[in-house]
Amino acid sequence: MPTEQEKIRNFIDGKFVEPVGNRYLDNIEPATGKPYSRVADSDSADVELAAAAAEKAFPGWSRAPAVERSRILLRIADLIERDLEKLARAESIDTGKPLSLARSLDIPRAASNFRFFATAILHTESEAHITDGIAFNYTLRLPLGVVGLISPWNLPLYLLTWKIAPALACGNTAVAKPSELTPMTASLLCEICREAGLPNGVLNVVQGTGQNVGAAITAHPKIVAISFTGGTVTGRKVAESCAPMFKKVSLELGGKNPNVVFADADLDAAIAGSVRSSFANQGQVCLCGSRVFVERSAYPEFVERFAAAASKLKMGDPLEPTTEQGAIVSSTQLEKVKYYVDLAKQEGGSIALGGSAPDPINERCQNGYFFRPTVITDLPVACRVNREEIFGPVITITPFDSEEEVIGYANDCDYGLASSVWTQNLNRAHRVAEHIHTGTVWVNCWMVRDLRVPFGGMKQSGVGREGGDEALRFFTEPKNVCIAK
Ligand code: TXE
Repeated sequence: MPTEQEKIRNFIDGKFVEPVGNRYLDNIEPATGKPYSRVADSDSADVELAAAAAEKAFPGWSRAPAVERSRILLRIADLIERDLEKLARAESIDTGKPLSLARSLDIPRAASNFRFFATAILHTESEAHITDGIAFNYTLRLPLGVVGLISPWNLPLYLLTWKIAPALACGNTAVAKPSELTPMTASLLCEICREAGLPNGVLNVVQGTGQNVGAAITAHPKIVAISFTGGTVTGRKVAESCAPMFKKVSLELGGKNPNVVFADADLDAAIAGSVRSSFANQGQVCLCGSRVFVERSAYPEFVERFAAAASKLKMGDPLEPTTEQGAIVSSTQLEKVKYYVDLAKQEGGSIALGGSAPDPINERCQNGYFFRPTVITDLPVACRVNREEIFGPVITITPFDSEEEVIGYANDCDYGLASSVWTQNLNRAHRVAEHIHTGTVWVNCWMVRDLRVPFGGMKQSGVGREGGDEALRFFTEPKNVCIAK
């Protein structure tokens, strides 16, 4: 692992290079609150170099046979799997998430992202249409050119590779920017890409802030499409920057996801599943079910058993193998969590569990950003804590009396990313799934992901879909050729 002197530099045209301005930011380890490395504080001059390298690499990469692109991307997947331990440890140190979670979720999914799209491009179909015997039409799906890929801090390698893999598989070249809070695994991925034989300039990673690098990527005239994942506020800025240049934009944004438990649910499964969907990654997953609604007859039992189960989650040093709850990603995010817990008390909420930082974890983590899993009850359904995204280990539980009422509660929200429904009534499951306004509805489960399905949000949770054919469509341009008979 890098020492404090270690610099996380940019990766441009196949080489690790210093930022043009030679400025660096401290890269803080959330578990200790101390810098453990430094990350390039790049700006538009670095984005210019990266865009030029990507533009130079585009003709060769886009004309390479799909089977050649596939071979290299499959090799990247193999090398990610080979380096699982190193990448998982880096991810845990960078984000504060438990090492066990990085090892079981983040890194394996990064390899799957490459494997999935490396094989998907070998089986694409193209359309043809005969026009009444007078013409023959066929559709070409062509790569876009240089694309911009911007990702957040919560699942750094998982979400960045969810963009890099389809973008490159389709023959594009890329300028990518991970969050300045979690730069390490993107840098390690660049080493892997070089070892796998990815041609210089196909993938370029520019490290730094959203203001200095992200905004330069979205504004760059050579970068013709943007795939962004992050907060809704930032997503709006990205869309505003791209609109005047008519760039293709995919936005995966925030969520305030309903988790609906009917009295006829398998309560054991609903409670176990709801503890996971509430507190996985310290609640820092956009898909987390942060608004739990329970049918009134099951409410007292659910609250008591849910709080008891959540209280057993082992909070600790993220690097300890048995830790289930790690650190919040930054002091800023920790203050945001504390703010919303205080607001909940002002709005009339009761703290059924947690509500504060834990006792010091150990000597190493005494200055880390930790907060206990928190359950709040007795809040009005439409209060701010039930409407605004907290993005931390804080959930609310509210009773309901009818299916119609709870669908109204679930949909009374600016977001529409994902939801869970727990019931053993099949007709009700289909009915509720159809009427809840979210891009994904899980029934009697959470975070079960098939990479072929469209993934994304409605309303202020985003524009467009990622995954499967949707991603292949986003990263290509259809062209219709019509030949007269
Ligand atoms: O987002 P930010 P964060 C959401 C999650 C929460 C937020 C947390 O729900 O709302 O993201 O992630 C860069 N132009 N999702 O705080 O601040 C910034 O440097 C261009 C939803 O990281 O939006 C970082 O790399 N880029 C998601 C990235 O944008 C800019 C899954 C995201 O930063 C920029 C994960 C600018 N002006 C988190 N300003 C989903 N729906 O799947 C910042 N950035």
